[in-house]
Amino acid sequence: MPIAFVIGTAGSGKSLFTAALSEWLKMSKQDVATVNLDPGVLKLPYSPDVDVRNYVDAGDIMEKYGLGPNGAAIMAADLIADECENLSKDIEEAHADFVLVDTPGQMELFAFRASGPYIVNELTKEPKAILYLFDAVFSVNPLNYVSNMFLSAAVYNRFFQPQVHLLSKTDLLPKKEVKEIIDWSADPRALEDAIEQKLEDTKRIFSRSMMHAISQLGLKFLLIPVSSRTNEGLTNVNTVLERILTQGEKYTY
Ligand SMILES: Nc1nc2c(ncn2[C@@H]2O[C@H](COP(=O)(O)OP(=O)(O)OP(=O)(O)O)[C@@H](O)[C@H]2O)c(=O)[nH]1
Ligand SMILES: [Mg+2]
Repeated sequence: MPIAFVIGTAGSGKSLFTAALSEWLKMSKQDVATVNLDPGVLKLPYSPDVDVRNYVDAGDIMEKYGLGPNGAAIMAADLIADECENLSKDIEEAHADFVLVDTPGQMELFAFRASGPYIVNELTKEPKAILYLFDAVFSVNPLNYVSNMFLSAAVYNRFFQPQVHLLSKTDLLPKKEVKEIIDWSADPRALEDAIEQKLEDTKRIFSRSMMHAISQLGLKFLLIPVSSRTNEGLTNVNTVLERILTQGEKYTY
């Protein structure tokens, strides 16, 4: 069954998006299973069909090994890799047509350690996609927006899977500001204009150079605006996922 991994910086809306998209798919009579891969989460806005906490629990690790929250989170991230077979079996047994995976809160633990790419490769051999979340409130500043482009390019460089970029929490911004960010994602000149107008001195020079460096990679960052509160954009996400997962489209290029 095809699988999509929801990735983004801490608090970018991964868990609520997993809840909103899975609910929306169920209402559209689609058979979806949700997977929680965050071993440290205490409360989730959905009931996962498969839960990594059945195998690895960051709270238990803190107690057993006398670690602090960050040390336990790192150890837990590495231990998940050993549970790949169990998780894979649980996913198979869910018998869904599509699997949506909510990844650990701190993105670097999943994306930038060895275990994340291993899990993405080993969990299933079926078609895969990454859904990368840009937090709208954070991205309204062109400096942050460019930093997020950089992070999402780094994530792509780790997984090499089709990657779809979403602008999350759009209900928290005025429509005009959402449109502005979407324009930056579609047109590098619009982003360059914003960098010129809104940033000064070193920040302007650095952001411009970073933007050009990322553009040279040839990656597209076309953002789909979404809100997990109003369900805005979920139809578009579904259409793009269907194209990638059933027709093999390489959306990132
Ligand atoms: N208004 C609004 N708030 C949102 C939206 N998505 C998430 N939030 C809020 O943003 C906060 C973080 O959302 P989460 O879904 O927990 O984000 P996360 O990326 O899973 O967070 P961690 O796993 O802790 O890194 C919560 O308070 C959510 O209620 C959205 O679309 N609109
Ligand atoms: Mg979360």
